[in-house]
Order: sequence, then structure tokens, then C-alpha cells
Amino acid sequence: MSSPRRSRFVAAGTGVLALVGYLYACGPAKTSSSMVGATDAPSRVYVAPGTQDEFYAFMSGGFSGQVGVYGLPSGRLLKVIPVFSQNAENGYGYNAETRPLLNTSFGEIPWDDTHHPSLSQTDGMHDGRWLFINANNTPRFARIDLTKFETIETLEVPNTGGNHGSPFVTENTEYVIGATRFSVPIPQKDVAITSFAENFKGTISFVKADEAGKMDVAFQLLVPGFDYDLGRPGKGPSHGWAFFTSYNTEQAYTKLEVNASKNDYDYIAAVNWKTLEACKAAGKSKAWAANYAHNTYDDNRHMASSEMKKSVAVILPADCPGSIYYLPTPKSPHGVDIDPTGEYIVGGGKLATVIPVHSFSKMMKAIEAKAFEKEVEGIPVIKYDQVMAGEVQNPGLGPLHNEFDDKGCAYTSVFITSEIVKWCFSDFKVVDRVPTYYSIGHLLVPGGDTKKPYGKYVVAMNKITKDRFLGTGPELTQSAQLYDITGAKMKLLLDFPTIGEPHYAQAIDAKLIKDKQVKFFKLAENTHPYVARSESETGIARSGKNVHIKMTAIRSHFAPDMVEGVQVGDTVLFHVTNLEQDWDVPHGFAAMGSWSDAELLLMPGQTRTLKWVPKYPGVYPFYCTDFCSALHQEMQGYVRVAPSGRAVALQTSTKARPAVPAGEQ
Ligand SMILES: [Cu+2]
Repeated sequence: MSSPRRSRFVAAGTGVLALVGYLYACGPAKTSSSMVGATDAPSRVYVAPGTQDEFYAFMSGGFSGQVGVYGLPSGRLLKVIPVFSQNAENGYGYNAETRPLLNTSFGEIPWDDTHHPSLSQTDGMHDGRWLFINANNTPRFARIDLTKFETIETLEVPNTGGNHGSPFVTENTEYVIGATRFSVPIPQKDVAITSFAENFKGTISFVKADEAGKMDVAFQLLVPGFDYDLGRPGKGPSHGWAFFTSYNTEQAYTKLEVNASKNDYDYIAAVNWKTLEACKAAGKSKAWAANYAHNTYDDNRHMASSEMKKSVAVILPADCPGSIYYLPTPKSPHGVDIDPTGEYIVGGGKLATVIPVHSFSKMMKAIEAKAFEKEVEGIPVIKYDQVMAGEVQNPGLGPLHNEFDDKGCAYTSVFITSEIVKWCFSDFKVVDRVPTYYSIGHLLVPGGDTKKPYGKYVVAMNKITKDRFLGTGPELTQSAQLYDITGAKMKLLLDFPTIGEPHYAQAIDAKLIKDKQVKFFKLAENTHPYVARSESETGIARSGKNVHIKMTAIRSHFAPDMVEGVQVGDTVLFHVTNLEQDWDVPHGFAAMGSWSDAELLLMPGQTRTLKWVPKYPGVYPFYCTDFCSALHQEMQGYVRVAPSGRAVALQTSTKARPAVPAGEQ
């Protein structure tokens, strides 16, 4: 590499740590000079009672494993969508209907770590159909249906260690893309960790995403054993390409904070997925044995199911020339973002003192001219000066991520100096900067990853809120901050607390979603095997040690509300159907001493199952947990439990009839 300029880089190691330490020790919050005047800011974020927000913002819950839905500009939390973690509030991940969505090759996993929500697109614009999000820890993708705000599909990703750089959506939702953060032995095997350089590899995955219920790993590209951190697909002229940052090109496997911070340049990998498609079609991929779960939810059965996939198509760069190039990028880059025109590939060198901006058109010319400085494991490395469009000078310390407005400018989050820096593509010069409180990671501009961002606001997602809110013991909330970007200068409008870690977020015009909401599930279409579409279909039946009770809920009673014939040693399965056929009339169901399941929250027309294993003889109450009517407190019932071996006839307060479908005894 031609003599890199040292001034581009923050000194690695202790210098960086000292800067981070300085920030964490910051004192009481200052009043920002960039704050809009006291009379203006409240009116910009005030959404009057009875009126609604302009945008939906979908924020990852980070280590909560879920997604938080907020209104903008108010910052009001509207819903938590359970995705990769069990959610006792509505029984997600506890009951038989939803547990399969948590299935993996390791079994059902009750938790994960969500990082990057990504809205589906049509022609490079958010279309309001789906939201995708990644599980970072046990690599998976999820699809959320935005007519229901529910998780409807999850897919495990094989040959991956840490699914961080995902799941970003291509411009017609052809694929969601992903990259392995940690390189691992691929396929997995027992080797010495010190054999990293010889045995560890990375993968870049392309998951077919354009049809609900049909996510599948279309192909994986096997790449050198670096850490692949983030990715973004191209758009417009760069559609068909995807870009992934890598760090740890040093291939360190211990003390990475020092050992992976040595090289002045790491890489952005430019991957041509159309070339990979052609290589696969030409038979140049290999079918590798694998074992990974694909889980889907059926709206009519009101139930998820899981299947294990046994093979994945893997492509080696050597078998598919032209599929991958490396762009040298200073230094330990984190984010990579593509501007709305599709021409600029903006890196986020977290130890760099510049923001490197690559040019897609220069990259294509350099590839044609073979302007390569070397190869890494057979992958051509394009000369830095042949692909570079410009470097943004003095951006602050630790530039991480970029979002874009509708006026040719970018907003870069800067972690160490805790600020948002605005600069424009016309001259790559910084034009504004505002502090964030504190330690911003990602940021969002509504529509900021599309061809036409809405602009209007930038939202900082902050890791630390010390002294910004009332204290809550050792654990303080993380937060988001909303800034006005309609003028030349950014103005802070609002702080609001978030669930978990608001790692990344995307926001969409509410008009694209709000009128498409499913208001209830039609009872007539409910094909759950234990549905009771009316009280006359309720009943009780024994199948060995299992007692199935088909039950209904409607304001303000359960049918049946008296159950006898259960013994200690039995497993009782309450299959409860909510008979209501109107919006916003859920019922809840809980039984005393339920030690293995959470409660049920039943949407209108939906069936859910509570597994209840009584431990002691007696008579136990059950009741509705979601306040539903003036006589909600009357919505209760009893189940009698006899000692083990004492046969009491099965009976209920409604006429007993077989509850177990024929053939399922
Ligand atoms: Cu109720």
C-alpha cells in the first residue's frame, strides 16, 4: 500500500481508551446552544391529545431481543414487538403456538440480541410491507408483518458466528444481506484457536426475502477470516452490489482492542450478487451439508411450525471471478452506508480521523482497468486512490454511521466525541455539528437509507444517559434524541428513553402503514386444531395424561368456567379462543400456579394454548388478565384437581364433548 498518511488515524489502544474514559466521566448535562428556543422545541414535538405522529420509528431493542415501535416526533412508545426473546406479557415464546419461532439447531432459544431493523423496499423506497431484523448472538433473521406488528418468520443462518452485519434489504427486497461478525471454523470443527489464520473463515450471506414464509439462504460467499461488521446493498447504479466492512484484517484472536488495531487500512468488501446468482445458475456453487431452522407462522392455524434445512449453497471467490473486490478503508471501519444516488460508499473508520468516501463509478473503472495493488487470498484489492471520491476532514473522533437527507448531505454519528456531524457531497466539508448526550452509536433520518429520504429529523441513538433522566438505580435507560434538520443547523428538540439498547432504527411515513392494520382475526377462518368458534364447540377430553379443554372467551365470561376431572400428574392444555370480532378487544388468560408458561393474551378471533401442570390437589382459579369490560372482575373460573390416582369424571360447566380432533388422540 502506498505510504498511508498517519494523520488519518487515531492512535490505537490506550489513547482511544483514554478518550472514551474522558467521555464517560462527563459531568452534568449542559444546556446545548444548539437547542431550539424554549418556545419552539415543544411545539415541534408536541402531538396533541387525539392526534397522531407523522412517522413510525422501529428501534431495535438490542439485548432485549425485541423491537420497539415509537411515534415521531413525539417519541411515544406505541408497542414492543416480541421477536427473538420470550415475552411474558403476551405469552410469546412460551405457548405452543409461538415457541417454534424461537427454534434453532441448538433447540429453542429464549433470548437474542437484535441490532438492525430494515424496512422492505420497492424500487429503493420503503413500501411498508415488512420489517426485517437480525439476531446477533445465534445468527438468525426475522420478518415482521407490518399489518399485524407480529413476527411471522425466522430463519437461522448457518456457517456464521455473530450475525451483526445484517439484515439490510436490497432495493426490491430481493435479498436481505448478512455477514459474519466473528470468523469461525467453517464448517465448524474442533481446532486450536491459535490456528485462526489457517482454519477460520467468514461468510457473506444472501437470503431470499421477497415472499413471506419463504426466506431461504440463496447462497453464501466464503471469504477470508476477518471480522465482517456491517453491510449495505447498493441502489440505483450500484444496485446488484452489496458492501461490507471488515476489521481485524490482522486476524487476531486475542486482545483484539490492541491486536486488531494495528493495520492502517482494513477493507470494505464490494460483492456483486448478480455475478454470484449467475455463478450459482452455472453450477459453480457447492452444496454443503448444514443444519439450520426455518420457522413460519400460519395466520389461519394461529400457529408457528419449524423445519430443519440440511444443505446450503456455498460459493468460493476463486470459483466466481468478479464476485468480490476489496476497497482499502481506514481504519477498523465500522459502518458502511450508500448515499441516495447510489454513487457514494461511505465508510465509518472508528479509529480514523477522516470519513472515507468511495466512488462507485470510480470503482467500476478501476475494476475494468485492473487497478489493483495486490490480492488477498485471491481477492483483488483496488488501489485506494483509484476508488476514493474524497475524505471528510475533521469529522470528530470515532465516526461510525451515516444517514442521508434529501439535499445531498450526510449525517455522521461520532462515538468518541459524542456528536452528529453534518457534511455534504458537494465538497466533503463539515457544515455543522451538534453534541449528543452521550455516546451515539447509530442514527436515523426517516427514509434515510432510501433513494429519497424524507429528511426533516435525525435521531441519535445513545448508549449512555447519565444525568439526562431521573436516576433509576445502577441501571439507567438508554435513549434517543430527536434533532430538527430542516434548516442549515441541526437543532435538538427532544430526549426520550427507549427499551433495551436502541441499536439502530428506521422510520417510515405512517401513511404507508396505519390504514392497512389487521383489526381482528376472522373466526370463520380460524383453523387452529383446537378452535372453538362458539360456546357450543367447547368441551373437555382426556388423552392419556393430557387433558384438553376447548374454551372460549367473550365479554365477560369463559366457557366453560368450571372444570373437574383433573388429577395431579396430568398436564392440562387450556385452548382458549377469543370470540370477539372487533378491534382492540383482547382477553387474557392465566391460571394459578402456572410454573411453566406465562399468561395468554388473545387477540380477537385468535386461539392460544396455556399448558398448566398442577402440583397439588385443590381447586384453583383462572381469570381474564386484560381489563375488558365493566364485569371484567367477574370473568373468572375454577379448575378442580384431585390427588393422583383418584378418578373424578371429566365434566365442565358447558356440555362435555370430545375436544381432541379425530386422529390426534
Ligand atoms: Cu376479559
